[in-house]
Amino acid sequence: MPKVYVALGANLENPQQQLTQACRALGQLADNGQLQVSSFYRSTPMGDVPQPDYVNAVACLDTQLAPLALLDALQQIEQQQGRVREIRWGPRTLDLDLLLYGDAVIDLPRLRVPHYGLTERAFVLVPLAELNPKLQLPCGTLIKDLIDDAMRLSLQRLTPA
Ligand code: A4P
Ligand code: MG
Repeated sequence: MPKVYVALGANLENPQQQLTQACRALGQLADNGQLQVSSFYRSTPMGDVPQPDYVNAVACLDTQLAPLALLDALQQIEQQQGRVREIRWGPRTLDLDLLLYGDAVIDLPRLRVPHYGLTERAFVLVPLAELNPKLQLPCGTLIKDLIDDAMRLSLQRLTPA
């Protein structure tokens, strides 16, 4: 059964609580009900849209859901938590991105895996490496080799609430 990694991000309406609630919902998609979750990290917003800081994390689960069924489930969780799609890269109550689906490489109009931003985003790479220091991309690159000191310094690790 594939191990999948999902990025969580929020910067509106109590972001830490949004992530905690999303983790409960993600746990229900896991085949064995087990979900591994990284620390939560505060990060400055990427992009040019003025908006509050984000709270980001990554979760890992085993699931029998096929990739598009999993994407549907992730989008349903976003909707349940009041996500309104307005501005690209704008503020949101919850964003769930499918980062990795086992070793699969997927290139569909609705779904690209590995997620296109994965290799450049500190708020994705650092929590991924925290969950699994040996994790590799399908091409064989080690996630931890993509992280530099500036990336680590750009994030503030939040203590569990
Ligand atoms: N889609 C394709 N591949 C995937 C995938 N692997 N996972 C499609 C999820 N969705 C995928 O996404 C747009 C469409 O991408 C979906 O309908 C899906 O079919 P969206 O969530 O509706 O739109 P978005 O999130 O506004 O756009 P995008 O490009 O996904 O934005 P990002 O890359 O998620 O960036 N700054 C900080 N510090 N932390 C953040 O988390 N996030 C964003 C959003 C901006 N700045 C940030 C953060
Ligand atoms: Mg997204």
